[in-house]
Amino acid sequence: MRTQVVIVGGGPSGLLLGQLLHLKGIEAIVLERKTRDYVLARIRAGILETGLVDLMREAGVSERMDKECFVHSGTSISYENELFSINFEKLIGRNVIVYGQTEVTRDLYDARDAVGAQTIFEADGVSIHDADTDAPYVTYLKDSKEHRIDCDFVAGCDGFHGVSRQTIPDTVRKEYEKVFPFGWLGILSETPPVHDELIYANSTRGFALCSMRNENLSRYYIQCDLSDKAEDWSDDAFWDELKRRLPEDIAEKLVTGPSIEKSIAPLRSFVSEPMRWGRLFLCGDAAHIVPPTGAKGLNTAASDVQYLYHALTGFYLDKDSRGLDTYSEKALARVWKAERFSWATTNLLHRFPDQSEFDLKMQRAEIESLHFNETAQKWFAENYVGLPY
Ligand code: RFL
Ligand code: PHB
Repeated sequence: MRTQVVIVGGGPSGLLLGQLLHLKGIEAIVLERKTRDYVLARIRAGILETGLVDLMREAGVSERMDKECFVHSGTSISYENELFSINFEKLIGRNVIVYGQTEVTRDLYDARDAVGAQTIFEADGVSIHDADTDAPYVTYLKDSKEHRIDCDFVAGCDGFHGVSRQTIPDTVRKEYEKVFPFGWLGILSETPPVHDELIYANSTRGFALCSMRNENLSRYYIQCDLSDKAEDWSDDAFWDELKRRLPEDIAEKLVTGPSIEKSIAPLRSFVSEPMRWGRLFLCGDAAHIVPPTGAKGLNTAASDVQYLYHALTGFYLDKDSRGLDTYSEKALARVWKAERFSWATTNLLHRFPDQSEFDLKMQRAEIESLHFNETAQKWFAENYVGLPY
């Protein structure tokens, strides 16, 4: 088999890139290790920056998103019994939308089906060969048979645990990592959201986040120990703990119900440089991870996709390889800014095991500056809604 671009990974990065390329007449095959149902059962991001929204529109997959999303013109932060809002629209004239990653992925799969683009699910043992030559190829096992696809380029969109990053030799690749000493326990429940904005809560008992998917679907998170197991947390214990981390008037309004999903995610900052090796280009979580506090993971994946899409269309349509040559540098410049914001918001809002009283005072002073200082609010707003591509 031969195609122009092999995309390893059928998550949001791979699917969005595939759809954008398809519309420019560039052929791509997506290889996904899992089944479609498995990919669509993962509950992840909820906040989309305008950059991603614009790409979904450009890819022709925004119809349902435009109809069903919630526009959020600000976000709320709480500490003890204080609750304040950072109004993006007033501060910088911009906003974000709430539309789940699951829905983004579903819309992209539907669009792939509609145009007859090829996605190979349950592709095992994907291996990338000769990426440092002009004739790369990818092999994989499907139904116990080995297959080979020759191509011009490989897009490594296979997430943090994928094979693409590992294909880059150790001598070329440098990894930067910070593992946080806690996780997030998240639940999804068919209950109305407690507030019209998201609430990021700093409390003496640890961080909590009140998010949502629609008017009858809420997503809540609490900071938990890394040794905790989701199955050991009953719904009642979760609701109880969440309430104790929110301002009293918010906790009183919280509508609880059975969870329909419950899982723990560890928190990590990670960047692998460079994001290109020969004809292999990394995109999204394959190259970088952020703790979810700044809502930057999917959105940073989208900016990679935008740079790579333009680089590949430049190559195929204008015979110009400058975009490919500058891809890694350009993508990483934005990645590090997202890393910084995610790291800073994580430090601001969580309790750390080794925090001294001095550290706590500093955290409090920083939250108060966000509460009362417009310059600090503007910095937060600009980063939260997304820095320009
Ligand atoms: P994904 O989504 O991990 O998709 C990679 C795909 O590749 C497949 N794969 C392979 N396929 C073939 N061969 C192999 N060897 C393969 N190995 C893996 C996988 O099965 C998968 O389908 O990466 P992608 O596309 O780069 O997308 C990244 C986003 O998923 C991620 O950054 C976000 O979910 C992060 N994130 C958030 N991001 C935001 O922008 N806003 C948010 O509000 C937000 N909230 C979150 C989050 C992530 C969370 N967790 C669970 C880590 C909240 C949470 C709790
Ligand atoms: C979510 O709704 O899942 C969500 C929202 C904002 C974040 C992280 C996760 O910062």
